[in-house]
Amino acid sequence: HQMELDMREAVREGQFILNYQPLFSLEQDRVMGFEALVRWQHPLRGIVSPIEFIPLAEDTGLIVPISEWVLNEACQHARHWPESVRIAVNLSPVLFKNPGLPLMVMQALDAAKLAPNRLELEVTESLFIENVERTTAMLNALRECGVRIALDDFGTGYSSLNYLRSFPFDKIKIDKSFVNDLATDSSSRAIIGAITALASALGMETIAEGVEDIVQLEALRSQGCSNIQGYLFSRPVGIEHVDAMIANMR
Ligand code: G
Ligand code: G
Ligand code: MN
Ligand code: NA
Repeated sequence: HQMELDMREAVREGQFILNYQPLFSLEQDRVMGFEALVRWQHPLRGIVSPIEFIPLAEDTGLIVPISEWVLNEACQHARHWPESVRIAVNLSPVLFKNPGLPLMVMQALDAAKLAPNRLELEVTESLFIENVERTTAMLNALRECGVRIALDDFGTGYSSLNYLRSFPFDKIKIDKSFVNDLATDSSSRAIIGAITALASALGMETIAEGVEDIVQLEALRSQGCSNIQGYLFSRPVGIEHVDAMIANMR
């Protein structure tokens, strides 16, 4: 229908843009990287959120060319950043059905001459619902390219702790629903403390998402979680603001 036709045109005409949200280390007191978040600049509707168009992109297969564009654009931006600053890109589980995924990632890195360890791929727990073996094989193939793999929205999926055994993620991103009620809910606090301890024992980093105020930040700090992402530090912003933030780091 119309939305699908519009999206095909958007791919052809390059109507997508990336916003970036900083990933901040409390311990090192610095920006460790930026997460790329795609938006569609629709000629009539204005800015369309990925929540609205990614599902249709996944159903129509357009997620492949869109993701290819996102990967390339993000790597091209990141090549100008200091080496200590990473770029994080979200990968739809649908891409894992495509055997060409590792090649797509390598080509984006090559074209930007970006070191693979500067790229962090964010995947969600839902990846493991379907086919654990195929998923693990693909994650290993990606890891062999030298990129980092982060488990996004941790704690909201179905599968329990099994997939932490199936694959050694570099990082766990604690879902913002746990951060939301940190101040008032002692269970959320305990869960975050336990996730942080578990991750540390497995040699994985943690970052808490959706950190909006200082009370949450202090609660996270006291639970041993020292990486944060959220409106408290910065909303997702355009590339021009990223350059300014990086300039302030030097
Ligand atoms: O900040 P924001 O509203 O952009 O993100 C909404 C959702 O869209 C998040 O779950 C985020 O992971 C997802 N998202 C944002 N950019 C991308 C992208 O490039 N690819 C995929 N697959 N998902 C994305
Ligand atoms: O990829 P992921 O699903 O984690 O995408 C992160 C989503 O969370 C994006 O939609 C982003 O805009 C949103 N987000 C980032 N920081 C905050 C925050 O502090 N509060 C809330 N409510 N949402 C946030
Ligand atoms: Mn993400
Ligand atoms: Na998330």
